[in-house]
Amino acid sequence: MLTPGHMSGRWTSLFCLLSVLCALFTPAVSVKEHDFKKCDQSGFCKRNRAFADQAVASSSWHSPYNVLPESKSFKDGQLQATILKTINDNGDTVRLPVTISFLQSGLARVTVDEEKRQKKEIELRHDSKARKERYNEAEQWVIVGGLALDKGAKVTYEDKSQITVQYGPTSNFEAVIKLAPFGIEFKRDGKTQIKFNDRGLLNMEHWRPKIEPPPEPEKKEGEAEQTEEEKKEAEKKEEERKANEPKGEDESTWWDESFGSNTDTKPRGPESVALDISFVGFENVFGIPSHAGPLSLKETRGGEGKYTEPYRMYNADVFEYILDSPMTLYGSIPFMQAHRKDSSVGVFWLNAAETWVDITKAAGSRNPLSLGTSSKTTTHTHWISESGLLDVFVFLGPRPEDITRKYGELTGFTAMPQEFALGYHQCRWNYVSDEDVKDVDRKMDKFKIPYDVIWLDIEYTDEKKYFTWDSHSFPDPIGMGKQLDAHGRKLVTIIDPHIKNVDNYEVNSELKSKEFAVKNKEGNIFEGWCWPGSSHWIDAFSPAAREWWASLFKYDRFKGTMENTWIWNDMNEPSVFNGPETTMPKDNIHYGGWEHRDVHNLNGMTFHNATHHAVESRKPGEHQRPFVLTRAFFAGSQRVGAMWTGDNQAEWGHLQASIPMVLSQGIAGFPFSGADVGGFFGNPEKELQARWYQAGAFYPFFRGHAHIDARRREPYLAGEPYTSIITAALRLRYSLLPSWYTAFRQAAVDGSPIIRPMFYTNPTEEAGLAIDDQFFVGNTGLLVKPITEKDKNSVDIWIPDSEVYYDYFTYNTIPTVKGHKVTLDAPLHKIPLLMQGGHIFARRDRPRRSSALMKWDDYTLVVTIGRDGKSAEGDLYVDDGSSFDFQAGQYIHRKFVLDGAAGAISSVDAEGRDPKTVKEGEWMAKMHDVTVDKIIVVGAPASWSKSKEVTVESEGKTWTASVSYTPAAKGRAAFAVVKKVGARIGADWKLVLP
Ligand code: NBV
Repeated sequence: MLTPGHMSGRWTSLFCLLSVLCALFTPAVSVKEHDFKKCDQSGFCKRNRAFADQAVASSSWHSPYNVLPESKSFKDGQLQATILKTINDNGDTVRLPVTISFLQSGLARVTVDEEKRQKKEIELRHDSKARKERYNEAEQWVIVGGLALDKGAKVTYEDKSQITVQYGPTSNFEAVIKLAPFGIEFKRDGKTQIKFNDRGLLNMEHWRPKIEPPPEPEKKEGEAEQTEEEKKEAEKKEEERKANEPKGEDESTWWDESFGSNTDTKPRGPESVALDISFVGFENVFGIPSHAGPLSLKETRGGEGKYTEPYRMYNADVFEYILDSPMTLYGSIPFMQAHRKDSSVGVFWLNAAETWVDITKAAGSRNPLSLGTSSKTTTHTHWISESGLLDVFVFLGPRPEDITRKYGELTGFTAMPQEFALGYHQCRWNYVSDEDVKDVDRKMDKFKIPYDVIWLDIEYTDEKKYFTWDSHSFPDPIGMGKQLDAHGRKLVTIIDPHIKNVDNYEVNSELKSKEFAVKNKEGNIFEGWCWPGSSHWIDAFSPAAREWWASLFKYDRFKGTMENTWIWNDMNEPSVFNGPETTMPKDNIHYGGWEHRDVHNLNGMTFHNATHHAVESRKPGEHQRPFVLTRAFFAGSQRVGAMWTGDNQAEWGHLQASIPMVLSQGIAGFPFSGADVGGFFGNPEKELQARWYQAGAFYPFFRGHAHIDARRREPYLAGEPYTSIITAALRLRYSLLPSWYTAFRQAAVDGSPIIRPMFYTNPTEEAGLAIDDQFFVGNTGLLVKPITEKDKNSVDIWIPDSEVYYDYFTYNTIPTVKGHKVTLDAPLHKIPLLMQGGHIFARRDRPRRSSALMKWDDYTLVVTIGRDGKSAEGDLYVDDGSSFDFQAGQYIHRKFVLDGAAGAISSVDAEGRDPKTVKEGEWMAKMHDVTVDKIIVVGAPASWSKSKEVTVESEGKTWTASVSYTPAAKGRAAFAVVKKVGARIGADWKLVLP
């Protein structure tokens, strides 16, 4: 059965003709919220919220978790102990080993497990094949470094109630570990930043056998009534049974749990992990993407303008998602950053199971006696995961960039993409034939609209059998690929994780015979429904399955693909049309015997990862950086490719929502992201389409996409003035590609977001901390605020500092005041884009059809003079844009500095490398012909007017270049243009005013 929500309107119409139930099957206009759980429909969330309510309401609440004093030991930067959890009024306990690791990076990691012996004793119900262990392999998928222990960490204080450990690169971090109840206070420079279990919400639901109530004794005919003694004995037993269960707990959700028509057998019963984490003195918290809501996360316990549901992370195919909601979406990153004027801190909750996060804010902290506690607002968070370990990393900052860097060291940095991937991607569901693709390609050329990639959605296949082509519509995929290649363009084809379950399909037969598919709870191959009808799902957790997957992508296997074919992974949450919440049953079994419940949020990443490696190894020696787009993701997915925000709608609200969503991705270490330009569902009005391209030109991932029922909307179809407006946005993107590429390089090296919100760039400006509709691009100083409302001809931009700001297009000096908004005219043809003074950024100004055709073009440098009237600085990173040679030093990284006092602009190696140490390969040698052609100095001081020439010195030679100076007039800043500079981009040079 196809779910009606997923049927295209065309199919629906056909269906409706056949059915009087037409109305029932017409796709709804908004998400079917009831298809997805609310907290009180998710047993463990409901239980933990109730637990929290009970704790918070009671003044005498005692968290039942106490460290066994004699169990603790501290060695080589690691504290180990056993926590005893009191589980009933009899004082019975379970043992929970806790490890607190202090890492060289300055991070602390807290891991709590359940003692193995306990777990072994538990019999799994339903004869489940699930493994009897709390899932402890998330680390293997997510963590790539930064785990070295800080041997210098030391216990500085210890008594019966607490231990203090001093740690961190400059020993200014402290963890105060309280023993009874267990809790931790993390301090920096003596000030409390983060607290664990301060509100007593720590909850590890220990594994327990299901104790069925004793069966009513069957009374046989003629049998005597139970004697008084027998009755008493039975009552005693029942009392004992009850005493063994904690009081007041709602047991109704402990075992089998149903939602809709699906029942989760939960063979291990209740096993959630939960903890309250308080950010002391922090009013703003960010992160935990992906949600369609503001960047600064909202409170979730009701009240005006607040959510009533916790933020949920349970990767799901959410059909037509709603805005301003904590509902889960396609991917999850359980990383949260808290920021205030003088501090940035964060936590990473390493757990791949379904997770909910409640957020509340309160003045001051719960315990006014806590040392160093600020009286300011504190953000309380309550993290709740269904299963697995409690495993949390703590980041103590202090600056936003410290957090992003450390998070990247831990989970990996953005993979440096090929340059084409930063160009424009033209997609729709579907380009219907190879002729259609070639026609779009030709028309883009005819209208001189640059683009790099055209995409094929599921209809290119033979009946949704991936790795095949519909031979009728795509008789000549290689011919199509070659036409694209003529202009350096690429093709992306979709490959989903569901494999059509039919006999005559080799991929399916192999998947089954090799046992590489996910299994159901009985241990048989799981079968569900998706686009192809009955399907199986590859289990990318299995190394052998991944190896097999890679074999499917070889050019001689996936015929019709070639070196310019790349891949799109959709539906990898995974989407299962007839599954609970449109995904896989939680009691399904993966490689290693882990339940799907334990690994759900990792699933998409394992598939994305498998495809990435498959594409990387298509042909020995091919040596190209893979491009694979994913819809589902988790922490670490940034190492593998790009993501997009899923099925949005052609509505202004969705354009608006896309900006905080993409900014949030950057904060959570996965900045290569974008939203479907134009909106996936529906038909955007022309104004919306144009505005969306203007915004999309500033998404790190820039792709136009449309649903199968949406009208065709390639940019050239928009008509005037829209086609020209869209073309201008695209050309702007292309001219700035050198700067985008440089921003990607920085993300790849230190985790900096590619587009940056105000709290990140101006962390001390409190008024800007929650602003999420404007951003800077890399460190170019380009500040953009896309228009996201209909009929808007102006925009108010908030100015974060006292720098000078120029209009990007007119060079007008904008009359700004730090901390205030300035109104900028923005008629339809205009993108509100400012240049902050003090920067130098690179462009390539010659409009061309694709990024590949710009590869050898000369550069333009734009210098924006800062407030001091004389200085500016910037950098440019260039490599061959496709291979891995940059890893062997085959790249150019220049630092440009304007020294106004000396009247000179210079270019030096940004990393201080000695050029002689790099043996130039083919690309570097060819770059000898690429020069700085033009330098535009915006806000040029009068000294630039004195001469018609400047002197250029480079590589032992000196020559002159012409300069023209235009004085300031009517609000426009003075500017100078130096033409035909002629210095090699890769060489040191100096340009001097005579
Ligand atoms: O493959 C079809 C679509 C795709 O175009 C879209 O981008 C994905 O997010 N896909 C979802 C499947 C179903 C859409 C209703």
